Amino acid sequence: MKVAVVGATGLVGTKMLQVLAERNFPVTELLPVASERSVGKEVEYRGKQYKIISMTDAIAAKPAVAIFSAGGSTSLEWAPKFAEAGITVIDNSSAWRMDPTKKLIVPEVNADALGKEDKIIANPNCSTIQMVVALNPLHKKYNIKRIVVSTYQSVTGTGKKAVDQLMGERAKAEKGSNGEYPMAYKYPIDLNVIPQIDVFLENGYTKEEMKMVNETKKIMRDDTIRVTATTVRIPVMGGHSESVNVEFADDYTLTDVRNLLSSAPGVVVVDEPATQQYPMPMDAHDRDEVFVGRLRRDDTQPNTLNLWVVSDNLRKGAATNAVQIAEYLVSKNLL
Ligand code: 2RA
Repeated sequence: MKVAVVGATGLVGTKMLQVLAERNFPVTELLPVASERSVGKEVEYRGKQYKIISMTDAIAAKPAVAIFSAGGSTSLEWAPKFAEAGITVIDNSSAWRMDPTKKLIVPEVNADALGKEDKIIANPNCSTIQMVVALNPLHKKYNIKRIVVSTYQSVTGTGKKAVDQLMGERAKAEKGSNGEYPMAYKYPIDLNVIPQIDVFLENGYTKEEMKMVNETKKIMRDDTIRVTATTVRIPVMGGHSESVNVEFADDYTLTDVRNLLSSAPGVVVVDEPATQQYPMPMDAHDRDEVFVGRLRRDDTQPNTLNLWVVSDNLRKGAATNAVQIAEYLVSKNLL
């Protein structure tokens, strides 16, 4: 099948190519697409070089599916043009996520909502994806009332510029290098923690925080779930971590929670306090699963659980989730 990857040169686009190859997605022809200034440059896929083409040429080539990771404004402009040409778009930006006419999909949770009519499908925000993969099996059994989440997010979520800032600051601190590096953030990120991800909104929360609130309800198809979030950037590259406090309507046992999570699709439980085993971004890096640990009862109120959730934000939080959506469409003959 012909597959277009739009935004093929970015951090997520590069990961898309890697994940498509690793998962043996049935690509018969790859169409890497990027901005006009990248047209003609090359990207590597399965050991071969492919020339970047323009949006217009990609539409003319009529791929079955186009996986977009090129930012919200590009997506708003171009996704409908691909869709009109009969191409199914899986979009990694926030452009369509809360549009009531578009599906917001995490395959482990709500792929069954997809039909042939869905021509623009939204891939959720990375920090939301890993949380709902871990919480959905528990919601089905105990009914979530409220979630309090604090995140510890990798600089890779911001993009290459932030990786360059962190590594530039490191080099300067360790080797006294005077090399120039860009500032992706207003403040240094090495040896620091920045309690702001994306812009502030009028309610005092950031856009990232409100994504976690709104997207969670949409993916889990339950508007009654109350979510409050604090999202924080930390000097880490392997993945996002989340401290999650969740209150259920019904009571649980820790053994039951552990069993449910151990058999949940896409979840790996790493929870052995006696031997200091718990999920960490350095272990989650380059893995597709969501890692869950530090499972313990919150004794301050009934039916409440604390857990720690870690995942590679460029993989399950972006590329892997998008490719899994494409795999689902293929398996159900929806393309
Ligand atoms: C971040 N959630 O980590 C964003 C990326 N989509 O900044």
